[in-house]
Amino acid sequence: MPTIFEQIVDGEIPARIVHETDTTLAFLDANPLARGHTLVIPKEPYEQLDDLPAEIASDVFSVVHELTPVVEEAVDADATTIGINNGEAAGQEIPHAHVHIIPRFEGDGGGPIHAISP
Ligand code: DGP
Repeated sequence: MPTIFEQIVDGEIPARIVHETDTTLAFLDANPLARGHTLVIPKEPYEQLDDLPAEIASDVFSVVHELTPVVEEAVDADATTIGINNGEAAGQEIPHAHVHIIPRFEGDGGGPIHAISP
C-alpha cells in the first residue's frame, strides 16, 4: 500500500508543491505547525533516514539547505526549526522519510528541540 507521500509524488493526491528535483519533492505540510511548514522528501519511498543511499540523503539535505532561507523569507520568519521524526517511537507518522522545515517566530512559544523530554 503506497503511503500518502508516494501518492503525492505520483500525482494521485494534491499537494502544494514548492520545489522539485529529479530525486526530491518539497511541499507544504497539510497540518502545519507554523505558516510555511514545509516537508522535503526523497521521491523514492525510503522509510527512514538510514534507508536512504548517501547520494539521495545528500540531495534531500541540499534541498533543505537551499529552501530554508527561502521559506523563512516567504513567511517573514525569525528562525527555523529543522527536524526529522525518524521512526515510530520518535513520532514518525508517515513511513516515508521526510525533513520538516518549520518557520519560527519570536515568542511563538514552541520551544527548542532540546525541550523534548521523553
Ligand atoms: P511525521 O509525524 O514526521 O511523520 O509528519 C508527517 C507530517 O505529514 C505531518 O506534519 C502532517 C503531514 N501530512 C500528513 N498527511 C499529509 C497529506 O496528505 N498532505 C500533506 N501535504 N501533508 C501531510
